[in-house]
Amino acid sequence: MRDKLLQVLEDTADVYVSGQEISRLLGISRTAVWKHMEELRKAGYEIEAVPRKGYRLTHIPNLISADEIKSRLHTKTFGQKLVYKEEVTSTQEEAHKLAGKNEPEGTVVAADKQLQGRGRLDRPWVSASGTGLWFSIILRPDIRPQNAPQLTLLAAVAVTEGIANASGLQPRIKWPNDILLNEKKTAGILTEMQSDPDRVQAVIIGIGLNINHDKDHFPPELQSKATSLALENNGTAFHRADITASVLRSLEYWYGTYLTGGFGAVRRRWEELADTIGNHVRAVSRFKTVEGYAEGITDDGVLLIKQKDGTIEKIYSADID
Ligand code: BTX
Repeated sequence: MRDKLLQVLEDTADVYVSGQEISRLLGISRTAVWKHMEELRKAGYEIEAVPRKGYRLTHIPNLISADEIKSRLHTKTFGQKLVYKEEVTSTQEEAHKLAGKNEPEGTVVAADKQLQGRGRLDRPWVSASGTGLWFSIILRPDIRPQNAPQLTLLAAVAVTEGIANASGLQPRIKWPNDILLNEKKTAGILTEMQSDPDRVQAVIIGIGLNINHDKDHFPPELQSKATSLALENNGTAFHRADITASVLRSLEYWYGTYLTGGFGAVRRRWEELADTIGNHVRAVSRFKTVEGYAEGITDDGVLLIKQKDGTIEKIYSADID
């Protein structure tokens, strides 16, 4: 009931809504409305009450809970089993442990803060509290290990659309896993797997969403490279649970499409959303640098770069300039 009341207050945040109207909408007494209102205030919500006008939500606390995410989910399985922690070493670690204990597909571990959030090649992922949302989801696709990179591209499509649907912003993808707004990174995706030689046991997809950061929340060396949804929205914050629930919904949609129809549809959508394709790029890996025209991706998620001499180089893993 508390969540339903919150929904009414959020939907009417621009106007006052009377106690009588709320009691009618929720089918509960005026006393019960008042009781739930007090509970919300104790949880940090600020609700203005003006005689003869009614109530108006003026401040949403910058906290988040499993219930807040779950009450916003429009999914069948993704996130329906959700472990939420205020602080973890890395949600990847937690999700790997749960996957080893046979937790079902769609199980999510989310956190407000990570002490050792990580990106690819064990690079650190800055994951301060009260700003973003850091989560990992367990998938159990019946695929060969070499196809697992397809899921990184699938996740990139899903995160891009999930953010767009919930915020109205229009992120773009940079191969293979950066989600950019205004050419700065606002989300990152890390795909890891537990696998037998020829069959995947579990894929753990870690998603880091920079949502309500100010510039100062990023260390100086990242300030020109990283951004958040709020920074790209004139400083106006988003409800972190809304963004998370929207990303999970689009992740479930694209995963379903992939399992039933294969990688083709994912690939086409990825190419529409990616800025990398059709541009001159420089792919820098530990072993070499390849420069040329980014032609597209293969069905394995490999980037194809056409070099000056016409040869096509396949890029499996690199950072793109
Ligand atoms: P990546 O290797 O593509 O990017 C890592 C690089 O991004 C860092 O070296 C740094 O330059 C930059 N960076 C670090 N933190 C941030 C940030 N918050 N915003 C923008 N840029 C940043 C990307 O790896 C994959 C990130 C996955 C993170 C999720 S969070 C939930 C899960 N748990 C966990 O430990 N990792 C994943």
